Amino acid sequence: MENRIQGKRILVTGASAGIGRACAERFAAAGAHLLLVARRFDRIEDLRARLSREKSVPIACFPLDVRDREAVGAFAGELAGRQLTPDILINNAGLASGLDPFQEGDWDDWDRMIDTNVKGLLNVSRALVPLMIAAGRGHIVNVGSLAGYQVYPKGNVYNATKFAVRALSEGMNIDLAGTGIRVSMISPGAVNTEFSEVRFHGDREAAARVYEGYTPLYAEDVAEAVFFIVNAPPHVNVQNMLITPAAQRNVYCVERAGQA
Ligand code: NDP
Ligand code: 8X3
Repeated sequence: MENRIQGKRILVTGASAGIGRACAERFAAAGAHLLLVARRFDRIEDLRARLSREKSVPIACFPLDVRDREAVGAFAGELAGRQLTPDILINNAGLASGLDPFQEGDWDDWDRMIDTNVKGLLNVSRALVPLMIAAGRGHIVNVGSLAGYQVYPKGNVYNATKFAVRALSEGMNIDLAGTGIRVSMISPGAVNTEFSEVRFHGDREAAARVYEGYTPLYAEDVAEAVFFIVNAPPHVNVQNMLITPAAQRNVYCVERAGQA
């Protein structure tokens, strides 16, 4: 497969864990230049140190909470000032917080999900897209979810945020026509990352149960799919890729060992 990624500048939000970290690793292996963003700066610094040593690619790290619109604006200004406008933006930072019936929903959980998954993605994209338009090229990949297609019990607000990511991906694609910027969305089913531990507020046993009895996706599987999307020839736009474990056909249909 031709490598169209080599030397491209790729910004990954939420690079400190899971899918974002796996994307950083996959793109570094392809010779990309990385801009890594997360709140846990120590983690992305460790990743930077390891990947620069192993892959010898330029990597810069930035501590950033995508919910902080002012900080995101300053970050975009810094990228512009240092001539580090990304060629590719992976809007991956996101989370589920809580799994409760709507009527028992926690306001803080709801704010956290809406502010990160929807407004965070908007903050980063709105700040960076004008720079990418000025550069005349680019590719944005939004990380949606199977949860953006089917609502499941107690998923309520998380589902709503991923439905929003889907609508925004379509909207961005339409509005960016003619700018040279492609917009894609990847929608994974269950991926074994820190996602469920975060959703269950640190309850590791509850998190482990989510992935019991079947082989879930791993972050590396999703990173490979993201690589395929951004490595596609310039005339190709993968608008959406729905990717699930073979054992998961939709949110309700998961073939678990020991279950009829
Ligand atoms: P992880 O919990 O492993 O990673 C989440 C990443 O998001 C971390 O790097 C975290 O970094 C970052 N993040 C969270 N909040 C913020 C914030 N406010 N500002 C900056 N970064 C933030 O989960 P996943 O890798 O699984 O999740 C990545 C994306 O994939 C999410 O959008 C999630 O909704 C989506 N997804 C996950 C699926 C799954 O089953 N795991 C399936 C479908 C979609 P830090 O805490 O250091 O800021
Ligand atoms: C994460 C996958 O099924 O837990 O988006 O909602 S799921």
